Amino acid sequence: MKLTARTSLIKRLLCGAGWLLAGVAGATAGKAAEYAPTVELTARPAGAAPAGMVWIPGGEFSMGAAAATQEVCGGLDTVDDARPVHRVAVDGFWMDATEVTNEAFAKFVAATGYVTVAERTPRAEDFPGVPKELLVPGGAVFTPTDGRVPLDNALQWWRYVPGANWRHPEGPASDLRGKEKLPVVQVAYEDAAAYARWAGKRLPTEAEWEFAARGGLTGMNYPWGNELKPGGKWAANIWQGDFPWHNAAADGFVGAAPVGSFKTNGYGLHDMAGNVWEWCADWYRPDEYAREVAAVPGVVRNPHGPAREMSFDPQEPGQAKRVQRGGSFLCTALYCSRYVVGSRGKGAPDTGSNHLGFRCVQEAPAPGKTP
Ligand SMILES: [Ca+2]
Repeated sequence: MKLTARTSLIKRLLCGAGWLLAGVAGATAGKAAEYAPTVELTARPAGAAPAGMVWIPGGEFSMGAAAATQEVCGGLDTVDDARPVHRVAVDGFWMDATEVTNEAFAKFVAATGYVTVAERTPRAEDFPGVPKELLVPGGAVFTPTDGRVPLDNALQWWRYVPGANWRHPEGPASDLRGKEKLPVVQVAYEDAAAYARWAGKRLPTEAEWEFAARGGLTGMNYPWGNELKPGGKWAANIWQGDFPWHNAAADGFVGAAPVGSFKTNGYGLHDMAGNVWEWCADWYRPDEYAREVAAVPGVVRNPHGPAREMSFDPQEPGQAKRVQRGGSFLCTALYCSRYVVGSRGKGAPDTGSNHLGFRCVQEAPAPGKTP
């Protein structure tokens, strides 16, 4: 039975269908030679920053993941889709310092009456062959296994939960009490884009997101540097312990953390690694960087990814996907170290889960011009 879209959504969670069978602690240091220094633009718009946003200066940087590592899900050299490291320039922009919170999303919903994808009953015509009784609103929820399992089938720890949506991130029995400052989750791409439009913002391109995440550093593994635990302290909300059954929560958080629980990177951004995945505006394909390099001599300027009809995921042909970045509280060196800053993720636009959120950016008027 072909179970499309949200019924097959669990296949699309966590790094697609690449599986790591042998983990190695610690990430492989980037091959420094592949990276040229980040060169920031110096112009900055006049006036105060929009509330909750920080200025990302833009400039030129080396985009991509250099090292073949066994730690990124899929096994050896699964950062292939983040190669080659290549030179990219982006304009400056404002960016939300944190992921969008439940509190902020609630204001949007209260102001607009917006109903998210996970709250809508799936339409029979979008799900041919699926029995009517299965066409119920809901979302994907991570559920730890009882014990150690082979990491070859994400269906062991993901389930489709009727009634799971942004108001009930883990299902009908869960709610948002005390979670006002947690990132909103269970949002599909169009939900995130609708919020952004309402806020007078937009979703970041993948290049903007990576430039921002690197925080002015050059070719580092993480937004803060090359050490996973600088000074012996966890710098992001990821998974410690044995995935997917024993969450040691050594960083203090089993699930998503209130935004801003960890230090900022060089640009004042929190949680650009871990916590929740973040939607980017680009459509995904694994060879996009190679295509851009082939098409553009020298520096690639303000790339925005392939057209929708060019989107391709070899792990799920026929399903167009959007880029996701940053990894989540479920990422671990043993399974999915997508908190490595140059690495990429992807997901079907209609598919939310309880470890996927977003943040927005806003374009600035050119320096010297009035808005
Ligand atoms: Ca954690």
